[in-house]
Amino acid sequence: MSAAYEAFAGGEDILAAWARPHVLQITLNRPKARNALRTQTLRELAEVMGLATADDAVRCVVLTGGPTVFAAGADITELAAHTATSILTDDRPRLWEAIRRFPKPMVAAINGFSLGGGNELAMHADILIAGDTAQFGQPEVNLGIIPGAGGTQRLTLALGKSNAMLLNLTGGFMDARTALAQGLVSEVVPAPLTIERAVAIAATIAAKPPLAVRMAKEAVLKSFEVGLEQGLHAERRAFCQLFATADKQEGVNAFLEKRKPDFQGR
Ligand code: CO8
Repeated sequence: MSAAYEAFAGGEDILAAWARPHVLQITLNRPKARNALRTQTLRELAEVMGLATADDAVRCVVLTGGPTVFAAGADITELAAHTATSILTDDRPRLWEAIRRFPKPMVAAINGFSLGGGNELAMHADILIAGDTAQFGQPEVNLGIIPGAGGTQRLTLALGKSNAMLLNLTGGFMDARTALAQGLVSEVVPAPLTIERAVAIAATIAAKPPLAVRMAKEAVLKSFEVGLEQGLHAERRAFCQLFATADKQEGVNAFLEKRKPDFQGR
């Protein structure tokens, strides 16, 4: 375990600890406020993701919350104090940007309510695993606002127009089975097994060559930002770059020599 994480494990709003070798588990830990994401929470998330980015020992992150609430959204108490001018200079967009730019794979394990900014945070993960009691929603409309951290965009990309409109315009919730059927999450498992399943997926990813994993993530995310022509170009460039890595040599040799590869991220 790296010293940085031992030191960080005592963060006020989140916990960070190794779940397996190379798999860092980040747990939202503000149960009294149902894991509402105050600025401090986002700051701690951005900080631990910065540390995880720099630490080669971290190859995959699992992000989770509590057993009945993943996260209840932005902290409404904090939001209440904002005016139209103060919200413009708010620090949170910068912190969300740091989370968005996290380059390593992130698997979300979601139990209970995933609402508002909490659901926007879940959608920053690359793979979403839901417990069968999970509920997803963008209830901002009930407060006279709309999502401010990608909820209208990422939800629409995941669910399509009609289903995204249903959540955004009614403020209603969607259960785990519906979220699976509509493509928001990859799997639904019995709630007590959600973290275990997410960690198992993360461990599988952590055993893969880190540079190839990183470039695969980047290339998939590119498809949300650019057209097919540019996306294919970006994929081709990353594909060619990976031929220069020691891990490509190791992966191919291991296959030909019928042994398990040992990837070093070089
Ligand atoms: N913010 C602050 N406090 C909260 C929040 C929240 N989002 N959610 C719950 N709490 C607090 C309650 O006020 C309560 O505090 P206290 O004990 O001091 O009275 C405590 O948590 C427990 O709450 P409940 O009694 O309501 O708990 P339940 O278990 O009965 O219900 C729910 C859990 C269903 C999650 C319920 O609390 C709820 O509906 N919460 C609000 C959900 C919501 O509306 N979320 C959207 C927030 S707005 C948003 O996310 C906008 C994002 C924009 C990003 C902008 C970036 C610049």
